[in-house]
Amino acid sequence: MQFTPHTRIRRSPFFEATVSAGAAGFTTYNHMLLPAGYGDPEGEYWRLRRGVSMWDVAAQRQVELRGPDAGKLAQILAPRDLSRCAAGQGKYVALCNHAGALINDPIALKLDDDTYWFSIADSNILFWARAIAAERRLDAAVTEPDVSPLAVQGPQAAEVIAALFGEWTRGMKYFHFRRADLDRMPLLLARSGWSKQGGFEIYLLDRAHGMRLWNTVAEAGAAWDIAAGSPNANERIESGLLSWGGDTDDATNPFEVRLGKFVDLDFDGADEVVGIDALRRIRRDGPARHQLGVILDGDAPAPPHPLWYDITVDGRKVGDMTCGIWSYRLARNIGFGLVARDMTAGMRVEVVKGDARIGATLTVLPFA
Ligand code: THG
Repeated sequence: MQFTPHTRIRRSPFFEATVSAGAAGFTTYNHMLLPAGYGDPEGEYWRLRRGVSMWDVAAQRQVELRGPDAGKLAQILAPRDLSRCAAGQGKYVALCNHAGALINDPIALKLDDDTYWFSIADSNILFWARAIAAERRLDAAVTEPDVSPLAVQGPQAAEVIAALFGEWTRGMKYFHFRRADLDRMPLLLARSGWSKQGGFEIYLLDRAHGMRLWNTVAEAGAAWDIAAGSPNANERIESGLLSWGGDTDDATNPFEVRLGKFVDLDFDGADEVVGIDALRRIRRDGPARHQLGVILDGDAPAPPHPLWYDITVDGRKVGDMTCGIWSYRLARNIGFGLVARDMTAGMRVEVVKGDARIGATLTVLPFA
């Protein structure tokens, strides 16, 4: 079987570079090809944990809100108080529908009073934001700009970024960003990224420079043995980072998946936020499920699973295992459980994989 090229499946401006670097496979994300590994999962994991890795994450598309009502629209879409978000600052937000279900978990970036970006996970927020803007009669244009993030992640990322942009970058705060040109390439530099190993994201503002930016970062990073990687399932599961659409279903609300700390329900303007009534009700009653770590018995690496597995106790279903991976650090198969709220850390459960039932222990997240 062969992959059939089509304009529906978009290519990142770094696509050719990732192929040259040996991308072993691609997935899609926001209708764009996203590299998924370079053939050495364990090497990529340890490089991210101990060194520095560069990732084509152009598929993290931006939804731009621009106009006099951009701030109002951002606040209506996001159940988090954005009133003290400064220009040049980002915040992790839990976008919800009217039922309080999580529909995306982007970083909201404020560029200026009239311009916001949502750096989105894999669901169509462009249409959603346009519809809400129109229904609320707001003066804000909603578009997808030509913006393509390249992530530099790992404990040595700060060295590479300082070599490229200067020493000032070491003082950048998490989720803050700044306009920064590199050799006449228009960019934003942000301290962010989908790992807990520290790092930066370079938002390329003109896709024509994709190859040159990739090569510039690769050359500057060579002294720290930088190499291509991709959003890393092993690390993100160990670190407890959520994968929207993987760890969530159509009914998952933010309180079930540990995003309650990013949700504000009472602030000036909160009554206007989409889903606020449902979110207030859920917080009052308590969510039906919650997310815990799952550690499977046994020490033989199991393949990652694209399906949810039932979690049972005495044959009775108590939840789902939504992701699973071999942890190189813990030498155990681990994952996330979305389980009934009476299930707590320390409890013994079984994970049902076809005909097999595997003993497992629930634990707190992130994994220690
Ligand atoms: N970077 C950018 N865009 C993105 C992602 C990213 N879009 C898609 C996806 N990732 C959005 N989801 C997340 C999920 C978690 C985090 C960032 C984006 C994250 N969370 C930290 C945590 O949960 O511990 C910090 C949150 C905080 O303290 O505010 O970083 O990675 N551009």
